[in-house]
Amino acid sequence: MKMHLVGGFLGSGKTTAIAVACQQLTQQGLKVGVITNDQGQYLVDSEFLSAEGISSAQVAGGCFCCNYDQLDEQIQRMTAGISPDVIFAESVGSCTDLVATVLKPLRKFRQEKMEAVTLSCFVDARMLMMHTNDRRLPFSADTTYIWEKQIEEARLIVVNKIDLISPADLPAFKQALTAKYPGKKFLFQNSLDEGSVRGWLNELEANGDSNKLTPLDIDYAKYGKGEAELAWLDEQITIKTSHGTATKVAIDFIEGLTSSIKRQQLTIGHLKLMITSNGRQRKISFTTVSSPAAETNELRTFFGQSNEVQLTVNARVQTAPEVLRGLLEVELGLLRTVDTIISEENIVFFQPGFPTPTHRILS
Ligand SMILES: Nc1nc2c(ncn2[C@@H]2O[C@H](COP(=O)(O)OP(=O)(O)O)[C@@H](O)[C@H]2O)c(=O)[nH]1
Ligand SMILES: [Mg+2]
Repeated sequence: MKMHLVGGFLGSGKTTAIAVACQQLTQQGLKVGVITNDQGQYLVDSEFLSAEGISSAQVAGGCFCCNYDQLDEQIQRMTAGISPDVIFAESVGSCTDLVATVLKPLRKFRQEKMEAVTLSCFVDARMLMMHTNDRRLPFSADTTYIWEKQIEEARLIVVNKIDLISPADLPAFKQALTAKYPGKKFLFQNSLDEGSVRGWLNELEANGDSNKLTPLDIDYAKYGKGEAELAWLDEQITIKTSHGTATKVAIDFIEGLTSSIKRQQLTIGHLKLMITSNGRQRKISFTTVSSPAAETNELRTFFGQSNEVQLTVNARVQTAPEVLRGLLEVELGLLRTVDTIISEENIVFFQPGFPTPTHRILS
């Protein structure tokens, strides 16, 4: 069995690429599974993968490194269940130091069952270009430190969303990357394109093995602070109306929330929603650099009129958790009327706790 560990910041495109890769491997007759990871419990990514017909399990309530035994348990379960040829493990987007805390422990404790363990780091091409152009990223210094450390520890860097970079800027960008990061392998990828994702799979197959990676030299105080500067909010919302307007209310909520985050000048790590209505499901994402309008317009046509919509919300935004919760409450409050019943369940909002890995193998 091969294990592909997929790291990289919130919203960089990990789940999208994994889903496309799984479809391709399945078509080749291989059995694949995905283990998702998050600090929260009700995960849009897990719902998304199930909707795509992909076997998935989750390590929830904390990152792989701090819940290593849960990761190991999920690998065992998956092995006993579907006996996969390949497992993708997607780590939480605010996590780093994966070589010492996940890869090395996997090699040490599960060596006999793994043909290969690989590590890829996904990065949003637009943010990487800002970085190579010496522009500040829209995160605090400590959160930016995590983003930088994720790139530092991997050899294989998937420069994702390359379709969103102007072709005219590409040569200089590639040159700047080679100069800034000697020794790394860069893949320029559009994860919405099957052929492009095939290139990543080929690279994992041929050169992905991670046994030469060295553990990071990392300041945990800075790392912990960077994580704690992000607020996490998860909840499930049900909107019920009687005149077919539930889709409209859901879209008004999403647009209201994104505008309000923008007005407050808060940086989004990743705001993901799974929308379910009329027996159909759709994931919608807003990331650090994204343009929401086009996406919400498309939802109207996709869902049509309906009297009930369910939303799973996973918001990771740079602010205090209470502030994020306050924004959601205000937006939902504005939409409640005698005909529009909005209920909320499984609400959690918090800052990630200080990272305390189960294992940290530095040799
Ligand atoms: N244009 C473009 N969008 C992408 C690409 N990869 C992912 N996305 C979008 O980026 C958003 C975040 O993707 P997701 O896979 O959930 O990110 P994750 O947080 O790293 O798992 C989604 O809206 C995706 O559709 C890409 O290569 N090109
Ligand atoms: Mg994801």
